[in-house]
Amino acid sequence: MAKLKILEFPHPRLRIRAKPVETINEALYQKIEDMFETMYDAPGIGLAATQVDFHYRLLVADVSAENNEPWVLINPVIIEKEGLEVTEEGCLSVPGYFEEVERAEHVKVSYLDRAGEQVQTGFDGLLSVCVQHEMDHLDGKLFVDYLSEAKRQRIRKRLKKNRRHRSHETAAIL
Ligand code: GNR
Ligand code: NI
Repeated sequence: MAKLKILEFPHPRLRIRAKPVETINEALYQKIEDMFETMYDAPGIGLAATQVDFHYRLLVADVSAENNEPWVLINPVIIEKEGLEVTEEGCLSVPGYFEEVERAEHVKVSYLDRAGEQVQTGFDGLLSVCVQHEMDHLDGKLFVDYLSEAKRQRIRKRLKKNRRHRSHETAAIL
């Protein structure tokens, strides 16, 4: 197991469109394990492969309080959308910022599960929001893209400034 480094906005590799997973093998299972470790440690409720610089269509999620309902979606495609809901979203690649985003309330997704079986699942509530947020990452899209240009620029500038301070702190400790 290994904790992976999460790319942060505005890293250009967060904009890469991920390629379909072609083979589900031991290396992929290792990546899935590492993604869960990274997500639970953060902590977050979802993580897309793009965020850990692995540009394949793979996401993990777990919105349970006990971290015991892990989801793995490989090559996910939304085949139905219904309703609209607004949720305050955050992102591990945009640390410290939370903004309202409107998404479908319910989505039906076709994907390969861990075993490589093609399945369809309907998602509601926070898990629905999370799956849509992660699928956006696989297309190089971030929740800040739904905000105004002015808000996005403000977040980008503040994150850069904060990172500068954080790197000084690290230097002082070492
Ligand atoms: O941990 C996360 N919380 C969250 C809250 C509301 C909407 C979406 C999310 S996903 C986020 C983790 C993350 O950045 N996944 O890409
Ligand atoms: Ni995110």
